[in-house]
Amino acid sequence: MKKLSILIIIILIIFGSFLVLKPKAKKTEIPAQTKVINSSVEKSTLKEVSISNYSYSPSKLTIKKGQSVKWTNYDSVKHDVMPDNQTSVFAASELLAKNESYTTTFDTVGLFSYHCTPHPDMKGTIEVTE
Ligand SMILES: [Cu+2]
Repeated sequence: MKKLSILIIIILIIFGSFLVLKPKAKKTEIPAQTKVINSSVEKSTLKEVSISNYSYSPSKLTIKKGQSVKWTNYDSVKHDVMPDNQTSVFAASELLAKNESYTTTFDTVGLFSYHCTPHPDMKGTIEVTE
């Protein structure tokens, strides 16, 4: 009877050590996909106004000081960008033919209204903020 219990103990030890020594399943580490997707949103300093159907769009545009505005005429008819009060910060454009554009930079804070010389009902405003 004693032999049997010793045998059982030995079996348990062997079995136990087998369990202990059993190699742990290696964790397959999946590399964290930390690929940073770069935002394609550029902090553009160029704001666009389209001219079509005899109107400026957007008709009111708010920009930061130092930003530029680009008007592009998509009408077959010629339009221009004529400041209501011409200043050194907002010069008039030439008459723009279809797909022509005019870009100017605003370095002064203020409200600048403009119109189209051939079509005075066409009006727009650029608000320049700090
Ligand atoms: Cu016009």
